[in-house]
Amino acid sequence: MTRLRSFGWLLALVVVLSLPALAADTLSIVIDDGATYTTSRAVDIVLTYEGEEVPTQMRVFPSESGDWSEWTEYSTSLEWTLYGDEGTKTLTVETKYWAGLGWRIRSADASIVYDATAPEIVAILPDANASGWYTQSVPIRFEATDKVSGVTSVTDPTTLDTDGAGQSVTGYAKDAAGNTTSVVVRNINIDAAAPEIVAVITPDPNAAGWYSADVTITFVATDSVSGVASVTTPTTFAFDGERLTLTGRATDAAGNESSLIVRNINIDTAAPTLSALVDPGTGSGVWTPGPVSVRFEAADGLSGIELEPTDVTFSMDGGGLSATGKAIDVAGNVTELVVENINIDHALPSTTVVLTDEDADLAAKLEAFGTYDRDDIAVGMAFAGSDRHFTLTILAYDEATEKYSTVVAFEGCEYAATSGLYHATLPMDRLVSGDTYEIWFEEIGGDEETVTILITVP
Ligand SMILES: [Ca+2]
Ligand SMILES: [Ca+2]
Ligand SMILES: [Ca+2]
Repeated sequence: MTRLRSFGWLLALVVVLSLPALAADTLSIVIDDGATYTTSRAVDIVLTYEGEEVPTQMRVFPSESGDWSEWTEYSTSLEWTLYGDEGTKTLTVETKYWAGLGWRIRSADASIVYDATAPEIVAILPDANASGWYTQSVPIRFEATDKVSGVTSVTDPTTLDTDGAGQSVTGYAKDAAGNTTSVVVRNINIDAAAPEIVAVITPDPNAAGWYSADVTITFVATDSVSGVASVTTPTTFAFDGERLTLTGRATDAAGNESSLIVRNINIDTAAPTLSALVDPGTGSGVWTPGPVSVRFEAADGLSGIELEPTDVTFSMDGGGLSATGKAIDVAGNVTELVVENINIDHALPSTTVVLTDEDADLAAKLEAFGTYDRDDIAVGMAFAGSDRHFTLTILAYDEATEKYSTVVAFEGCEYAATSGLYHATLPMDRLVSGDTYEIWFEEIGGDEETVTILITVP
């Protein structure tokens, strides 16, 4: 397109020479098929002229220039390039032909809005947390503005409600001229699911649900989308207690939190107390005729006694006997108590029998009796059954009667003669350790010789 720069004097002459237009001559102009808007500077102009003749020349006057183009050969269509800022462009076209007496001039104008700039669009959505995550669905709406032709459409609001990282949403806007634009919101990270948390407890409790050692609780968390951000550190219960609880928490990167309460932690590391009641009392160097009963008493302050100790009664003779009591609490702690030095001797002590020399004859006779010497003359001691009496059996021989004739005499002592055997029975309560008892014998009908036996109880 070429335009004349200045031809004011010529224009004035042409106007002067122009003839009045005939009513039948009309000029109309259509830009881009009558479009309201154009996104291109290149527009098509179509002219329609109705009159007796066809114009021979034409020129164009763009609204923002103030200058006409050069006259060019008339054409019903031409391409025109808009210039200047966006906005409404009015093109005035003038045509003419020589009508003999002057130029027949017609003009017409048409406008079109030039808008080549797409709308501006922004997405509006809530802020994510510092780590870039949302914990719930994300509503997104789009706002668009357009300076020239105005926005005619914009993407409807939408809501992202699916968990996942790196999601994106695209919004579009269009202006009346047909320019489009879009905005992509990227890296929308949604995690509405809290972490899963479990507790690992070591060691294992026993079947009754008790621990007998320190208990360590470790929380383990997993998170499927944003990942675990924090989890409660392991905790050790280094003390006894019943129905202890501990709360563990886990968070994910999105900020969701889970908690888990571990309940009923029962810890008992203290073994039962165990005592023994020994009756009669015994101990090192202490002897008893028995029987000896050992009765155990067990107690436990926390989980309680699961296995009671077994009482023991000793009836048999023995030295250095021992009884072991065992108690177990519900947590499994074991206490053993050994009662030692239980010394039982039902048997009477051995007795020293000494014949004195006062009765030398009888002693001699006793000696002469044969196989018995003075120190073990027919002396036997036995512990006889339940009545616990002491029996002393003496055999003596009397030469005069040629019988075994012996008198046994002892204070409080019962005696009887049977086939020459004389029995002296000493009540047990007479026997006191360390005492010496005197037993003497008299010969009946004889020389009334007496022999004395001293019995010393060890
Ligand atoms: Ca626009
Ligand atoms: Ca999660
Ligand atoms: Ca206990």
